[in-house]
Amino acid sequence: MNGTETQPARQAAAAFNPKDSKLVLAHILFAFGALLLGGIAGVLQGLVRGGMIKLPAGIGYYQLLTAHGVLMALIFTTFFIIGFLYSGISKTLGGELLPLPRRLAWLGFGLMAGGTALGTVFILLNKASVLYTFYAPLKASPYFYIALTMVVVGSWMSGFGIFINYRYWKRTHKGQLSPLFSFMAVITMLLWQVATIGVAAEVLLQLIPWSFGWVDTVNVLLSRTLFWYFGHPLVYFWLLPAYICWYTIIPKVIGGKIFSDALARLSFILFLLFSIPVGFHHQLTEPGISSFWKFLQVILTFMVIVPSLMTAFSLFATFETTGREKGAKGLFGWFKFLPWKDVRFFAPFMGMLIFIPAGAGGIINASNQMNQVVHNTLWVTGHFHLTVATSVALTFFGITYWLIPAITGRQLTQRLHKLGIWQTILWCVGMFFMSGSMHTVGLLGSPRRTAYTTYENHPDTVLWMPYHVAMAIGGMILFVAVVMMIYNVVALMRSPKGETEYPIGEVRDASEPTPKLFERWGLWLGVTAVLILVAYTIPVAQMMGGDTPGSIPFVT
Ligand code: HAS
Ligand code: HEM
Ligand code: CU
Repeated sequence: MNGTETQPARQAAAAFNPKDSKLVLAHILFAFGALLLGGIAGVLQGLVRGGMIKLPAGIGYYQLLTAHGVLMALIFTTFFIIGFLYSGISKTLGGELLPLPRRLAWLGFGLMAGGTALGTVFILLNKASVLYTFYAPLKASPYFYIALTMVVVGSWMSGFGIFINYRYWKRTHKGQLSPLFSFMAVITMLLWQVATIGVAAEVLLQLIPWSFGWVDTVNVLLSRTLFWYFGHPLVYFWLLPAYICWYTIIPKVIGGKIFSDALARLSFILFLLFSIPVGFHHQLTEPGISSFWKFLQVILTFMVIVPSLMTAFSLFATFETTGREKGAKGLFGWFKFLPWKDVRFFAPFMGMLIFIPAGAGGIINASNQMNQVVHNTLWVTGHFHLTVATSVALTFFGITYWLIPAITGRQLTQRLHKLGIWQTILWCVGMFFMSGSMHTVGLLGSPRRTAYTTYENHPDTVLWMPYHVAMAIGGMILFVAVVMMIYNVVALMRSPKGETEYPIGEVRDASEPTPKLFERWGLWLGVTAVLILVAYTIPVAQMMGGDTPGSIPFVT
């Protein structure tokens, strides 16, 4: 029997468990708090780079950029993801969470919220202006690293909660295939747990002892390698929850079915296998890693593109088959049959559409020769404002429109649909200007992570300024869109009582068997470990060898 199609049908009308509702809501609202603060930092950065303002009160550009990167990329995402995953676990694994996972998730929430508060204080004190990648030898206060540790350990608690709930379901439903959502949630958190081992090692074994002054120097190359061992899978930790929405939620929203359960699961397994042993594609310009290991990891990077291409295929198939069932004719006739006025569809759809150029940009980055042109330029900043800050962010916004009313017992009114569609359009317009200029001026050589300087009036670089101004204008439009999103969240919390569906799709052809092999976790984790060992053992051993000099701290 296929769990995916029976569970939701049974629970379609059931109200959301109130205890779980509180838990999910706490995560989602915290995430939007971070989005607002991060958005303020973002627009200020744009204005600084556009030469339009100078930062007041001794605030440093790096300080601001750290706040923006941490609050947006680390806090907004992680809180939203954990809230969303828990909502789906509660929904698909029996209608409520088990008590232990719920407690673990609250413990995780407490640790992460405490860590966020502590970290933010140290950023505000200008004691942690090390950017969201906290590269050594830039040194922060040890308490900033401790704050990050709290966030990571908190997220582990939440991950364990999801595993426990899933295992219980499997034990009590012998021989059944788990609901697709829960399977995907487990992969997302497994990916996260394996990836965060790298950053935990970096922070606990290298950065904390070094920033307390217990050791004098730090092995920079090793620390950056441990960071990117984590940093690349981090971007898929953001992406996979958006894919969960695209695979399991969108088919229901458009009145269709999930194209293939097996294909969806296989793509997630491929993400688990190939997301991690690829960190060197962020270090292609770095001396100290031999070209063979870079080459190998670039090959693996091209492997991890495959599951995204599978996802694109599956989405087109869902759109087309649904459209044809509704009477669409011709090659692209199905396009007209998509529910354009439904924000639950429209916002994630714009995310998908933008993921096409965003992904193409990623493939450019990953190609060694072209990476030499774009590395450390604003091109890269443009790339991830399309991927995480648009494809992922718009999908998360799209989820919010039904998730908040579904868990609080309210209605998603026509007015909210309209507001949401306008918010989405505004975001896309702002991003067109901001990310478009970032990409272009990046190709002209303008560096990322650099405040405005008069150097930019030099004849060789004077071409940059018009793009920086366009970036600032895009940033201002985006800031309005952030404020509008916050308004929409408040409006969702106050909309009239009623019922909103938690939309989870059913599989098109339930008789198509999904291989049991897909839930052999020992096997997949084993292959993951082998790939990681192959990609990292020798280069890391070389880095730890005697002749890598350590670096003394550097504070901006
Ligand atoms: Fe990336 C740098 C390579 C995807 C995020 N990336 C970054 C950084 C971030 C980031 C944050 O190889 C900067 C880190 C820093 O601060 O230094 N990236 C890739 C590759 C992919 C990729 C190969 N990145 C992402 C995603 C991110 C993200 C996803 C966040 C969520 N990235 C790089 C590299 C660098 C890098 C280098 C280092 C650059 C440097 O030098 O510093 C791939 O995963 C992309 C595959 C995606 C596709 C697109 C599939 C399309 C789909 C949509 C279908 C649409 C439909 C709707 C169906 C192949 C699934 C259409 C409907 C119609 C009707 C038309
Ligand atoms: C960096 C603007 C939203 C993630 C930047 C930069 C600007 C900017 C101007 C700095 C460029 C530089 O000097 O290198 C904005 C604006 C936003 C916005 C105006 C919307 C109001 C987001 C969102 C995310 C995000 C939603 C992620 C979810 C990042 C990251 C960095 C960054 C990770 C890099 C920080 C670093 O290099 O250390 N943003 N952004 N941004 N942004 Fe955004
Ligand atoms: Cu990467």
